[in-house]
Amino acid sequence: MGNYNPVDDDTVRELVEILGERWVVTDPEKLEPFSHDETPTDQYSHMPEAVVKPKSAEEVSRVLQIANRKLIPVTPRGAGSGLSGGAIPEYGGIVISTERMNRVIEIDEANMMMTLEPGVITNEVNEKISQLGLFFAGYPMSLETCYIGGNVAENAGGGKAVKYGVTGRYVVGLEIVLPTGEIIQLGGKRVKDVTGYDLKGLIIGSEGTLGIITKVIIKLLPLPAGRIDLLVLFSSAQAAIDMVPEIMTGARVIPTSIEFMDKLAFGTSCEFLNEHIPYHDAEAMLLIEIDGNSPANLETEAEHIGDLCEKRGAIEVYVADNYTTQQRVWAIRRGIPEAFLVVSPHQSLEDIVVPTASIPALLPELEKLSKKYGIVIPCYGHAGDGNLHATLVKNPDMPLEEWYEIEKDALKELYSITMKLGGTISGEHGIGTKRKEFFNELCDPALLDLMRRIKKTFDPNNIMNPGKIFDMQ
Ligand code: LAC
Ligand code: ZN
Repeated sequence: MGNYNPVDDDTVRELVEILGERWVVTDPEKLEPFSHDETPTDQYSHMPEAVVKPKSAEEVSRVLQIANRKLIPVTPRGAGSGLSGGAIPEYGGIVISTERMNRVIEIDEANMMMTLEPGVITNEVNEKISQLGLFFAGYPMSLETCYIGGNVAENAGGGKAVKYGVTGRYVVGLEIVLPTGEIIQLGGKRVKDVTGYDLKGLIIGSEGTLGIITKVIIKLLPLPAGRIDLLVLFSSAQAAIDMVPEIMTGARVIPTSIEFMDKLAFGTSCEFLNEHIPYHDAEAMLLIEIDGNSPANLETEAEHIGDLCEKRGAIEVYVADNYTTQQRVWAIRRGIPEAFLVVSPHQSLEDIVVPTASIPALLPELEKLSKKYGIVIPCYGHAGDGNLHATLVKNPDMPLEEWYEIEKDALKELYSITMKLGGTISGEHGIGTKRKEFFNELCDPALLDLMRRIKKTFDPNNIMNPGKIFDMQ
């Protein structure tokens, strides 16, 4: 592993020939931003030797042919908003940034589909189509900065998965460049397709280890006419989380979102945002969203869910039924990760996922873990789909070395608890480098071996994002 060649002057010259001088970066100062993602610590960062910014699949292909021939590692990069180190060039080499491949190629209203280059900012997708009465259901929390290509590579989840599922559900076609340079089309503008293996499905969520995505075709939905958000306050975190499966099975409505926030999470975010909603004695909150076309139905459904929560002991149900208030309540939820980063840069932001019915069983386990290791574990996230951002935070007075030890042990225990509940270690952020060691330990060896053989078929020289998900040994 790691038997790669450096990006020498000769290679830089070849890259410049393909892309032009402007789009080949080698100045260390300008390379630095490409050495990390949003993982809240720099323990995973690594500098690239060169960053290239191609404009087309053909240019990507020519760069990959050079890298493959010369055994230079290549790391694809979207906006760098990932949370598992996926876009970090673990072995140096070349980073291929998709920032210039940012065209909306086509809005196909007749098929309700859209063709995009990978560097389109996810939020722009909806901005482009909302006036046509259409919408894209992918909703990662970083939607204002992340790119659609990264969303596909990570199979991003986010806040609307309870009703709409994750990114992959809406990807009907992909163009990718293989590590060996071939440009291939997977799927297309078809809702159904069982022609051969589902390689598109394999690429989605493969964390940039099998090829570089150069085109994405997504399926659009009719934009719901209305939405209502409920911010529901509870006097205990357990009461709030117990409510989640109750809503999922008892409300007879599939909410768009059920987000959970414990006091540490929403309190830190409110302070960070200087937000003063009256949260009284609340120890936890649920942010529940429903959407639909009939205002009357929406109101009835919202009332029904609100009543259900009150019957189960909610202390307050705030209704947000206009844009400004909805933005306000979602800002609290979306502000949590950034708020925690300010408070504590040494933390492990996790995205464990369990079956929804098992989500109430997670909280007492987190409490035990927190007591055992003497660390705080604030918790928030997409509870309605079983995905929680338990965040292990270093105590301010704990030496860094001790923290790294504790972090490792506590994570291992957290993952095994999650797996015992029928869950798994990452619901939406991926394995990357951050969870590689744990994944390797916890994954069935036969499955890991199969993944390695798949990787070898796509990438015989192991140049494509090496060191991510698993090592090739
Ligand atoms: C969120 C990110 C951390 O849900 O996934 O805020
Ligand atoms: Zn999330």
